[in-house]
Amino acid sequence: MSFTLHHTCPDTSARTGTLKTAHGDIQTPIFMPVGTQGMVKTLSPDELIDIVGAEIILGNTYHLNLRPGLEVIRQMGGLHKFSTWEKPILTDSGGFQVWSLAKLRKITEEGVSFANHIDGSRTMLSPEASMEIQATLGSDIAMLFDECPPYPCEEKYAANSLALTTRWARRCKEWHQENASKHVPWQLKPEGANLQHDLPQQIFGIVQGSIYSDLREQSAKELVEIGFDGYAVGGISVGEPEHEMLRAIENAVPFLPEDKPRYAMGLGTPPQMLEMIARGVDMFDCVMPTRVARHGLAFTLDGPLHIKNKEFEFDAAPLDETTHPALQKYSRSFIRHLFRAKEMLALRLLSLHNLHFFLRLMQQSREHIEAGTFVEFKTQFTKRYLNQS
Ligand code: PRF
Repeated sequence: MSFTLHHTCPDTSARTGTLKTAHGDIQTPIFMPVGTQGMVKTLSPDELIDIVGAEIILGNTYHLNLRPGLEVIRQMGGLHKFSTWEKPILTDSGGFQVWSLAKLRKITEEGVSFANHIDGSRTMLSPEASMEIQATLGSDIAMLFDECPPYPCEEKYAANSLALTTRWARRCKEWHQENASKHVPWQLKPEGANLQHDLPQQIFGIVQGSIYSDLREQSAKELVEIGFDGYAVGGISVGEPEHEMLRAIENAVPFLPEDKPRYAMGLGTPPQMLEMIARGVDMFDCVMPTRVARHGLAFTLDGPLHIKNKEFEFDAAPLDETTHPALQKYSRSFIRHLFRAKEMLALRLLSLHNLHFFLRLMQQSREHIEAGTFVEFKTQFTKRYLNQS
């Protein structure tokens, strides 16, 4: 069993646990920084460990398959060796990126063909192709190849899309069971791979079904019957109102096994993550903290702060009282100056700060769940963050 539950909150569905992977243990709830191209933008693996406190990062099948291409990563010994990141990696399957980035998409039973966003040439991704790419990358956790329906979406479209995702889920699981170990570089060659546990690559299902509660229930039940190592909720944070996003989680979680990790894909704000933790979610990823960092937005306990604003011109305070000790010495005034002068250090400092803020929120959530004070923590944090105190 690679997932162990430790504590559950008496008042909500929040829980703490440890997810074991070949490259190490992850304490949940956890936030996974996104390294689309194999590493988190502007940061180094050492900084991610020493300052951010990251335990796992996310890589993308869609991007890495296009560039540098599978052959490079295969010959370099897999994504861990290639990037020098020796801790756990989760890879997304490419389904969502095809939907959000590619043009001239054509979805068939077989898979999706599309004009890629780099040179416009046609590429095909299918459940088998996605699983093979993820196995060759050698991620610790691979995601099934799904279709993420847009929002809004008619029930009929959502139902047909879900049926396809479920058929693809069976094909993913089948391919993975039969073939993954023949492609995962550290399973082929464990010596020198810095493995912490003798575990294979894991595969997570993705619950779809848009805003329709019966489809979410059906999706969760069908995936559980196929059997995966963990379960994600996809198709949320695609433009729907926040209450629909939370409802999608509420409609899926009761049908997922207690003893498997649950992952909400591609979100959210700090208060949203606390709401999701309260509903039993264990894992998150989002490009948002690093993307907005590169535009000058810093997270603080009092809500987001736009560092380029004039009000910080003479502000000697650090970004936030909770920032990492290595970042405390930089004043808001200096970081604002770096931003206005278009210095790269500005993007790096805010990326480090924001990710540290997100990882610290997860650590505090874990501590409060264990201490039985999670509800109080969530209420206080959210009140201050939304400037309601
Ligand atoms: N499916 C996959 N990746 C995703 C999503 C999804 O639905 C989302 C939706 N928020 C983000 N990333 N495979």
